Amino acid sequence: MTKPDVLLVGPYPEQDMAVLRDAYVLHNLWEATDHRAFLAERADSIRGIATRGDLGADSALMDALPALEIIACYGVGVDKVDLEHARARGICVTHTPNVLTNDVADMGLALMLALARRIPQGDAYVRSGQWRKAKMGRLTTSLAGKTLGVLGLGRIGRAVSSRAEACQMKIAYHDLIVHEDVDYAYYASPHELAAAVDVLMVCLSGSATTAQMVDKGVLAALGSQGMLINISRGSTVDEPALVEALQSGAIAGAALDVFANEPQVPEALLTADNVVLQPHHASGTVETRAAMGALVIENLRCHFAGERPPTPVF
Ligand code: 8YV
Repeated sequence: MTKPDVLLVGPYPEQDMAVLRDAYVLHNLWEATDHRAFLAERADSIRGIATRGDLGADSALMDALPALEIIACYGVGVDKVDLEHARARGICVTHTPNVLTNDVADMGLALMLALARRIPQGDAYVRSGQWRKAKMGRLTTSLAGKTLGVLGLGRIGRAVSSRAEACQMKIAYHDLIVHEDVDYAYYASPHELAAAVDVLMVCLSGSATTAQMVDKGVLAALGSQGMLINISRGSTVDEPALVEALQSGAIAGAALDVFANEPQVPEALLTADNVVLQPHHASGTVETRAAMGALVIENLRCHFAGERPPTPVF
């Protein structure tokens, strides 16, 4: 059987590349100097795209490939894939939900603890030798008894909630729907949720609907003791408004795994003391990345075998 041609938009871990190389004629887009010419030469043969959440696939890429049948995304968030265009063209889009839920939720919890308990600052304090000179370190903030506001109660929002419950936090949430199977307090808007909680954790998926959902008003409602955690997409937060809120003391602090224009991070965040930063690495464990790669490979395999892929977006 002839191997289907698949375009790889950016590199995957070597273990996945090896499997893909075995099953497909791979075309590595990121190695091409002239993308347009590269795609034109292969336009009629490429039937699949393997991409990543950070790279996506826009309408121009799809239109350069008339034989395209499937876009398999390494990541749960498909905000960088033009879904409407894919749907209109009848192109199947798959992603990697479930397998990363625990690690992303762990990152949410870790960031919340790191921010409230000033873990990075404590680490620096010990390393710098200051501890040996001072009598007592600066006190931090307790989480037990506080309320976590979960913005977006999907798979990851729920996994974060159960972890926070183990820390004896109360849970409140805002979502497009009221979830009848949980007894968490529901708030009808992000603003009302922010006003009611101590920590606001953004667990939304990135989309036009969620863009800038955490705006100046939501940050003001969170208040001067409030903390913001973002493990979703940078697009969900008005980043300049966040910087201003951190500088003015409108909120107490923020812990961020995602940014508006990755890998660019505003200078003001890099130098702020009330901020904890991560390089969009919530799913970045050996175990989860292996599971994500395996799921991309299985989605492609099923599609080309004429079976329904296990995790289609639609
Ligand atoms: C990945 C992610 O870092 O799954 C997602 O939506 O943002 C992350 O797991 C990303 O997709 C890798 O490119």
